[in-house]
Amino acid sequence: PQPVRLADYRPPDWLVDTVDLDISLHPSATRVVARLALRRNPEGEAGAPVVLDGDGLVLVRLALDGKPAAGGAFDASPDRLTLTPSADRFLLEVETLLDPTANTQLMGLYRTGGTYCTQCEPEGFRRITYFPDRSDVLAVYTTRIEADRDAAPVLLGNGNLLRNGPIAGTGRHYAVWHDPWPKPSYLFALVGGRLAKVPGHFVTASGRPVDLGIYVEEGKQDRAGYAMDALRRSMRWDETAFGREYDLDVFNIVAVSDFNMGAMENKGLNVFNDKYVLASPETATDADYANIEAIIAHEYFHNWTGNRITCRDWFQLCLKEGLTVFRDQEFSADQRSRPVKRIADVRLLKAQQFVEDAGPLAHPVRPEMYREINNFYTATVYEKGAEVVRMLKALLGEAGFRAGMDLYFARHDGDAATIEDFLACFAEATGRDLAHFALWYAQSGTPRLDVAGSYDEAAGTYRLDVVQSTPPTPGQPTKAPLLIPLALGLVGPNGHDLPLVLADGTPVEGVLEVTQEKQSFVFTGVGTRPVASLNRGFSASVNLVTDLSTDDLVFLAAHDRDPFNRFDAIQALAVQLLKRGAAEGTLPPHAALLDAARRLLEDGALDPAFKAQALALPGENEIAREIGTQVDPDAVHAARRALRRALAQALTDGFAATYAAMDTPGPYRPDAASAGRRALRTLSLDYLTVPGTPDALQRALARYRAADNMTDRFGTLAVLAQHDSPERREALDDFYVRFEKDPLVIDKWLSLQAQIPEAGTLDRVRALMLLPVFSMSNPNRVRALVGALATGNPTQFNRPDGAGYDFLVDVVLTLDAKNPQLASRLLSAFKTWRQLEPKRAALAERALRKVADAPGLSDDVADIALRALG
Ligand code: B3K
Ligand code: ZN
Repeated sequence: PQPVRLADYRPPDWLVDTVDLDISLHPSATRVVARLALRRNPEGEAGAPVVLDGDGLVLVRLALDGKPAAGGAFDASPDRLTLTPSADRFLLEVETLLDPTANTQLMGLYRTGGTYCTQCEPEGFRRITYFPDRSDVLAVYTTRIEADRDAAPVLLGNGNLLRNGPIAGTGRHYAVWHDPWPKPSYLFALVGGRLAKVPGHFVTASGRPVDLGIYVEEGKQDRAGYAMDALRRSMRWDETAFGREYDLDVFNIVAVSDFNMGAMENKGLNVFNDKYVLASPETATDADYANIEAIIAHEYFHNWTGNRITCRDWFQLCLKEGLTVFRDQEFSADQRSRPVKRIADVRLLKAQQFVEDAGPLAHPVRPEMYREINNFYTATVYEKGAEVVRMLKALLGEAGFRAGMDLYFARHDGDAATIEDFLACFAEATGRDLAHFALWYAQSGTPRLDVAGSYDEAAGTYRLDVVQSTPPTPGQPTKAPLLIPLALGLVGPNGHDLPLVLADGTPVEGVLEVTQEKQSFVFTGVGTRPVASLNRGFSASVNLVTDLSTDDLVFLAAHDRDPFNRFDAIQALAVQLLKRGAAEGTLPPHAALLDAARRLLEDGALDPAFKAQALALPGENEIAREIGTQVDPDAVHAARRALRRALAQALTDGFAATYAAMDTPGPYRPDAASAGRRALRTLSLDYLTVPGTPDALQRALARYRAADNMTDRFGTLAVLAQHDSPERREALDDFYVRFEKDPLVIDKWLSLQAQIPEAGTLDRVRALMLLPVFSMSNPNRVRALVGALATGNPTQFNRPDGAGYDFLVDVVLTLDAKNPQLASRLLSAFKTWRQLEPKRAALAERALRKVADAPGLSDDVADIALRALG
């Protein structure tokens, strides 16, 4: 694939003012008539021809200003249509023929469970009709959809419904939708199918009534209630938190079973992976509820950050994604517990983005080159993109940030904008120069911040020496210092924060700005030796390396007023032990950690959800990343298992008491407080089951059987899955029989088994692939089973004999012909191969070469294979 570069951006030569589509749905022969009002862009290249994108299109007919185009007047291939019109404005009419049933890539118009649906971001619209398929061509769309009335009684499009009705004597019907807001083609959508509507209603702050609809498979209506509730809360929150109101008479969400990612923010018609819509107490866990709430909010928030203001080009993807993730994180923080949400977000950031940033697929939040844009919907663009917005807010403060956002909405509504446009609004609104800060968008890699503290008792001063460095990443051998907002406190012996005053008398409002490679900060008026609580709330997305002692960490875990750093202190203690344990083969002395853990567990004032996070050890992938090089996944696993045992043994009484205390009788409720109690209860059960005695296993099995909701049922199943035992077999069999007919629940069962850290797991996964509940053509099934093995089971994916790698390569090559996006996602599990010990690394490299050398690869898979090897 040819590289596309940010530096080569040119405005479009032609613009499209209106798009009129007439789409006649048919399973294998869907007819699309597109009427495009084209106009030469005065900012484009003078005299340039009209070049429209296509992807595998079958052209039937073409007319210019109503006259059939003669051969010679245009040049058409399945992937491009070129015209050289004499006028600077004309109406192009193009008819194409599509086969939605044969579309297994799930890009463009395809069918899922009999329903017609579309996915156009980023380059799917060109699989429907010829078009300047780029995000800076904004047009007003009117869409007439026609279909068989029985097969597709529901016809949905973007915007508002203009009219609909039967087509006499044909068994068919139609609907016409009009979207008054100019939009890029990637936000186009249509749905046609036999779907049930769950209705809702919302009145915006200024009084606009909005009809809400969530469309699900017939019979699943009772599982859409939570999504509807989350939608209404999101709409209200965007009004109060950002002053953003909804702008159409209708807002629809459609849940489909075959979808390449989580969901899609098409204007007025969000299309969702049903995994992120459907929930009932019996089928969804607390984590599912939280994800549904967050993703419903995320797609809704895109209406302003993404749709009303879109991206000039795909390099600016983080402009909408990073910002919208930040917004959905804030929403969830407001709806639930802010500290617990922050902890969960940082865990995800470290597990996914830090890992990506440390390997061969590292790239800037705003990349400068891509070969396949679908491979850039990454943790870096999304998660680090959100962290950059959060850092901006930390620098500017609440009011400055809001002023910048207000200006951004006011100035760029209707635009296809850039990161420069975005930052300029904050610079203007606050008077700050953000040139240095902007480097966060361009420089890849996770900065390392070394901080050493020293106390001078005689002078009453405390000095912090800060050194920042960023390791080299692909294409960026040397790095410049960043502007890092470092939130901190100096905690006195009584647990209270000391005032922060620099030597020159300047007070610090909790955030230091680190700007240079080496910098020292001296605080005065410090009467007793404090403990530095650094990077509070994870204010900066950095690898923090401190000189805090074990005692300091134990102190912070118990006393820091910043809950994130209480969590972080105990995790840091665990990471130190696990790193040494993995290197030395035995666990070093760990009384301090046990002590800190006991104090947290017994602290009656702490939120159970917080305790559940703090007492869960860092995952094996996280430990591997902390180790960094020469990783032996078996040694990591052994160290973690040993520490789990030690905690379980030392805290048996505490966990037993907690297990009893966290019982939550009464009907299931998905709120954060109840979810926290369940999480802590299951964590306690997990530790209590560590010894694996028959008594312990029977208790877990009894709990499994008695469960009246999926959180408890699946939680206890996951506890049992750690122990090769008759109880595990019984529970797994029972779960299958109970939920065989419910694919989303079966996904949990598949994932869990794929993550068992035992030598038999790969064979188990192969056997599970043969079950009728599994299908290689459904992305959720593939991700649940194969994806879980590749990314959630470090010892079995990285088997010393390389069988895990060979397995993944076989799946990727089989899938590639069908669904390249899914295949390349799976392949990116190899992103950590360079950190492995030499034997495994050599096997992984060989596996990647096999992929790279395979004939007929998609651009998606070829790009990942080459970059991973690069
Ligand atoms: N914008 C979509 C992602 C589209 C991915 C295309 N490969 C979902 C989201 O971020 O909201
Ligand atoms: Zn998004």
